[in-house]
Amino acid sequence: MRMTLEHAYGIQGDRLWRTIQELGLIGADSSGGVTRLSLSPEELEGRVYITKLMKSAGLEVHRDEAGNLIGRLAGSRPDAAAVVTGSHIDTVNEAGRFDGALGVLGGIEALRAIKEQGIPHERPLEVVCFTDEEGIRFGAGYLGSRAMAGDWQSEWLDFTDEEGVTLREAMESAGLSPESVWKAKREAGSIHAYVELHIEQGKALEHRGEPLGIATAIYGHCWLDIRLLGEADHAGTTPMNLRRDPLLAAAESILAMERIAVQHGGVATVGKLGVKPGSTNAIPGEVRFTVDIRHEDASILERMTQEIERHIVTSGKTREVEVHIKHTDSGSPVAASESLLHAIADGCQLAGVPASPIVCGAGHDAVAMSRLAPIGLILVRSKDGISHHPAEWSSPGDCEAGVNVLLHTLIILANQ
Ligand code: HGY
Ligand code: MN
Ligand code: MN
Ligand code: MN
Repeated sequence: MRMTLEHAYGIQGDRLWRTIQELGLIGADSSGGVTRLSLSPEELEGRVYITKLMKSAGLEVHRDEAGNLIGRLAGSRPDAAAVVTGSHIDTVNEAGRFDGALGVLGGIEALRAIKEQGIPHERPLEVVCFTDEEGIRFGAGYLGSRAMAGDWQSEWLDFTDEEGVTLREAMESAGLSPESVWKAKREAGSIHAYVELHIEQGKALEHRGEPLGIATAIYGHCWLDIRLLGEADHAGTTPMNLRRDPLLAAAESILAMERIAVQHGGVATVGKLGVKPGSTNAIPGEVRFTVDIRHEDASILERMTQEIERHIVTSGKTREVEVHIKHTDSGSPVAASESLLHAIADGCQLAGVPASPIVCGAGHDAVAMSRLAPIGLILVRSKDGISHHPAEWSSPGDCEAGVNVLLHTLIILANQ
């Protein structure tokens, strides 16, 4: 069905904005931001809010075996492959109110508007609130979308958080049965297209002076968990040449990591640095840190990772420090599909909102869903490009523009 401009529809921007503020109160922390770690009490409270909102929007709601919340709007061809949108409400520590939330709340608002305005659509429409997109509590991300795509790894169930709670235990306390998580897998062909709305989390759209971007590709990533074991000792009585100091090995590896990232035009970030025993007057015995490595090209990402690992091993050897490197997560770079780029561009035209192509450095559930269906990603301008931070912010106008483009894109896809 070709839509013409007079049929352009619209969401209720103020209702969308209200839901963003309401969800933003759940998990609000002392930093002025929010912390809703995956399957934590705060995130489970957020799920209750999302479930109620889906129901009040008139969607059929169910939770799959991976904990993904799915709101569905039947179409005139109920057995046709569905058009799916979605994102996540789990956050990093001291996060903002828009990362993930805009895609879930915007998807609900779009489906609600389609239902309220009786906009014809043949295919079923679904909005999904995915389990554990961020991966920072247990160490692997995209858990819900990977389960849906059939890429679940059983080893993740034994991954632990900082309190030693396993993902298995956290799933059980959330009323999920880890043994049946595989049943969340959707059959190939059951999803016609997946399109996600997300904040940009970068500065490009602001520099361009544009509210929206259409992602052409999403960076791949590789996450390492590093443990360096040296010899704890007295800071005053141990001569420099007799030390096995893991923090010095870490320091020189981290500077090498920066050089490698710049040289390859990628990005690399050290997080979660821990030092034991951590007293001022004791040489550390153990240092732990994570490394997040990303690039748009899979072979360069591989090369960057190998070079960084080599540096860590070499500096460990020179300083007689034991090196333990664990790959905890990785995702290949993915390209948006031509058909989705086209549908989103048409959606922008119908919604009357300009948008230009952009490569996305942030990871999204769309990466996992690309294994199941053609994907597209609509990005909304971030103020000062800030994200994973309490100051993360997008304007009500840009959020409304993004959801209006999502709405028109969904209608186009649902009538293909
Ligand atoms: O890490 C990311 O890029 C995303 O926020 N999960
Ligand atoms: Mn994030
Ligand atoms: Mn996100
Ligand atoms: Mn076209």
